[in-house]
Amino acid sequence: MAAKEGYIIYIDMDSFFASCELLRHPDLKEKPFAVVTKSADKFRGVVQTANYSARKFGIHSGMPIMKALQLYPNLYCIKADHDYYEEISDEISDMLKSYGFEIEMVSIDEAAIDTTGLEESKVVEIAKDIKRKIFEGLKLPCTIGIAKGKTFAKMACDSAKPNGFLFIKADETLDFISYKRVSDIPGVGKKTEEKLANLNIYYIRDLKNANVQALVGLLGEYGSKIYNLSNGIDEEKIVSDWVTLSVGREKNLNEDTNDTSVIMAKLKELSNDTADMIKSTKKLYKSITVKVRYFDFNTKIKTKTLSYYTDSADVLYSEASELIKPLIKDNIMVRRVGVRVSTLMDSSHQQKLF
Ligand code: TTP
Ligand code: MG
Repeated sequence: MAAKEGYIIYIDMDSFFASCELLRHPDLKEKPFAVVTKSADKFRGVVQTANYSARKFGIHSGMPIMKALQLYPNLYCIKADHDYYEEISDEISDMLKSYGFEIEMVSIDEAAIDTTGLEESKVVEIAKDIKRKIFEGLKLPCTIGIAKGKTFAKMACDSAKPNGFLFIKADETLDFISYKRVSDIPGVGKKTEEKLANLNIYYIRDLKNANVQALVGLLGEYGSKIYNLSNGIDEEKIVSDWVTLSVGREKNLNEDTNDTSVIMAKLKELSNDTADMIKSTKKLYKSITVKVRYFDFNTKIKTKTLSYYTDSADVLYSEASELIKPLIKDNIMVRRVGVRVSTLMDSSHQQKLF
């Protein structure tokens, strides 16, 4: 991995489906419960995830419901509601994308953010801000791992679960991985673990001392990949479908409303947050977009392009409030509002121009 490449912030929600259910079933807090496959009955269904209280009894994802009930007969089972989890996942990804970095949504509850170009202290500050926003804004717990390389960041995240935060400095990577088991490498399953055990390789430090040709003979290309990992070389790239073309924030209102003053207050908060992000990434914007999602999920957006570049929060709020006014209607309740800026330019570039 080239030294110039930055840290990866890896976010994985804790017992995601179960935590989403807890938001609407607060009475289940502390009780062992599981989210189970929607279509199947108790005899054929499986556990999709279990909360951490249920995990203490050995219940885990993929386990048949019948087996889970043997382990804990009073286990409360909730049928999965994927639309609901996807909606929450979208809110998380919108929030993460609003920082303006390259980001990969690895799964419904995992994301990897590439912070290349950012200094170390700022990386940790942003990661803490993300954890706080997920917890305070969405009331959901997550774990964050930070390391140089996507695989190492995920491993940091896995080892800090639940509700954890682990930063592995670049020069601590080898120490961090050497005492981990080979099965702690994402993607190393039971079969690979058994094959490696036949060569007396149990820990990553054993892998580091192994003969790379023997590993390739045993596992093909994958052998050289995990050998490189054991030597601190992580070539896994972020696969980003998101280009830093815009920065913004959006949020649900506390309750659906068409009260202009409530909507404007939220817009002001979002405009300030967006301008903060623009300033922290040293950018200027020229275009402004507002978004309104109504109670029935119907969504409208409006955009305006200024004649100049700026990073002003006041300009953003005053233009956004003009744009949003015609979208607030007497008889339609608003559920969610958003503000976004685009046509971005580096502020250093402007200094060169003037
Ligand atoms: P995971 O992130 O693997 O698990 P988790 O979020 O439930 O728990 P944690 O990260 O704290 O260990 O998966 C995310 C969601 O994906 C999970 O909540 C439910 C779903 N899922 C399945 O439906 N089947 C599975 O086998 C797994 C592993 C997950
Ligand atoms: Mg998770």
